[in-house]
Amino acid sequence: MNQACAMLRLDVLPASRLSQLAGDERDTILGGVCFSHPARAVDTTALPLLNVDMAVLHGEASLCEIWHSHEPLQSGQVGAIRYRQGDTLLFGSVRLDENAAVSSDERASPLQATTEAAYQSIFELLDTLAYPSLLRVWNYFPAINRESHAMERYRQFNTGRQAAFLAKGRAVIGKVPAACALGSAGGGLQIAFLATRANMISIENPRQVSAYHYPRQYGLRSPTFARAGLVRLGGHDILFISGTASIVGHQTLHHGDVVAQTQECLHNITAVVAEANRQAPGADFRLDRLAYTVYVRHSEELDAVRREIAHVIGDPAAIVFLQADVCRADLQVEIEASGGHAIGRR
Ligand code: 3EB
Repeated sequence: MNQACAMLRLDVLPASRLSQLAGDERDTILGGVCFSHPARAVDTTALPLLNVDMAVLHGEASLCEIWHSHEPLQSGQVGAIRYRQGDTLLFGSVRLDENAAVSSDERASPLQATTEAAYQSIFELLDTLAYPSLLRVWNYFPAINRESHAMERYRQFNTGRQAAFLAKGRAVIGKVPAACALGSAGGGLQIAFLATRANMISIENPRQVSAYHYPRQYGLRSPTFARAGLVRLGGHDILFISGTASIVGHQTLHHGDVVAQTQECLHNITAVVAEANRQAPGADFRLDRLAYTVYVRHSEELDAVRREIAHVIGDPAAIVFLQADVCRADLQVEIEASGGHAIGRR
């Protein structure tokens, strides 16, 4: 535990412990994501929890990243979206089969149309319940690097996501959420999100071209995310660092060298943390106090990735290792992090 804010706490715990939580421990749950392969059916009734089909590579076979808040919370559901809300924060989750949506654009692939529909309904919910700032989004869908409809599926996703932002009058550059987008082993399109009534600041990485300004070689519709999102809650600055890869400028570096890719990810995270500390001078974010999620494409490369992270960061506040496809075929590892909130390790 650290001495951070009670309005938001991240607990990393095995799925078996989650189902045993007593009522009062359950009441403070905002929502979260459980990972295992195959996906294990954690009871998600009345809570916005995703069960993502993704192998946990270290420790328990099934791990959950659960966000808690000490605000009084209420649950709700609109269409396929389940959510929990307090005065300041709303956590939501949605799972859709890829053929769930019909697009007005008949050239849109099913994944593109479903992504657009999912984001449109998220924005409608946030508009209705008055949580204007979408702070952090977690995106999972199968076969992220596979080509169909003459387009890589990650690019289909980007096209649908950007179209929804535009359709709902949201910015697609500048003030955009922190995010990650990973390939799951199945389960359709799954999206979790954290929104707030507080103001958020989007942070970019001076070492990287903003993803929303990537050149057209990475797809006609750019990814709509910021390198990090910063928010002040209950007098504490809280930082969400997006999935961070071995990209400098807009190019992938260290093709085929997972150790060098890991080092580059950590350079990028260091740069984002420095940028966050510049924009929130009192915050003092430090690498070893963050909670990390690490996505490794090839599970046999786990040890090399783990060793490199331990070498640079030591023993961070929390760390989860997962096997997942990353959104460029030449990327072998991606690392996301958050800090400034309380962190519980069970
Ligand atoms: C990158 O920097 C690596 O599409 O939401 C990282 C974080 C990546 C989020 C997203 C993609 C996304 O471009 C990929």
